[in-house]
Amino acid sequence: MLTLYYTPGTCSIAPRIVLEESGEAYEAKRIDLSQGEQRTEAYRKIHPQGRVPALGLDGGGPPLTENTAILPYLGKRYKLWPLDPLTEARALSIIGFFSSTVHPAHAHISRPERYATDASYFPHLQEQGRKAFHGYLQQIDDMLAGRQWLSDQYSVLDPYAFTFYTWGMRRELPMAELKHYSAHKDRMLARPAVRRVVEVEGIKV
Ligand SMILES: N[C@@H](CCC(=O)N[C@@H](CS)C(=O)NCC(=O)O)C(=O)O
Repeated sequence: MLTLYYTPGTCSIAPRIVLEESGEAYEAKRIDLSQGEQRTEAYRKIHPQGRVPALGLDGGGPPLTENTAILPYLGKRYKLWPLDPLTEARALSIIGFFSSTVHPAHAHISRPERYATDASYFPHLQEQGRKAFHGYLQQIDDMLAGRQWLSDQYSVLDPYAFTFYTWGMRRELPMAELKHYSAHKDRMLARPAVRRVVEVEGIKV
């Protein structure tokens, strides 16, 4: 059985939704970030960088880390990933953008201590992060114009985009202005797997 190491409301929302979509039994192990559990020696054996998500594999071996690997792996396993090479490349491009650009912009708000040791810089870093994050959410809104899903059909990209929508809500950004993205969020919420994760993790959306 697969094991998902997760923390409610974090970027582990995306693989959790995919696992819920699959209908396959999996184990969900909660990691308490607020208590620093991610930095314990035991957890560093699962995820050397001390982050969630991590995916423990049914065939054994080191757990998979990084959404850029976990999501395509789950997507191929559950047919939520494009087969055509160019469509796949476009999906990888979006996952790369999400993981290396959108997520770190948000980390400037939630983890300013990663980017400066002098706490007097934190408000500035957080403000810049907030502006950048909002700008990237607007780009995701543009990407969704005239389409139901980010790829040619529902795929692992959509739960990843949904995760950032919930973070925009949490940061009280004007999400309702993002019409295509808000319609995407509504389509996501129409899916029972998504609603289960939202409910069990207490996500505000
Ligand atoms: N690039 C990683 C980012 C993982 C990440 O930063 N996760 C955050 C939660 S959203 C975390 O575990 N933070 C704990 C910490 O920074 O101590 C991925 O996409 O899997």
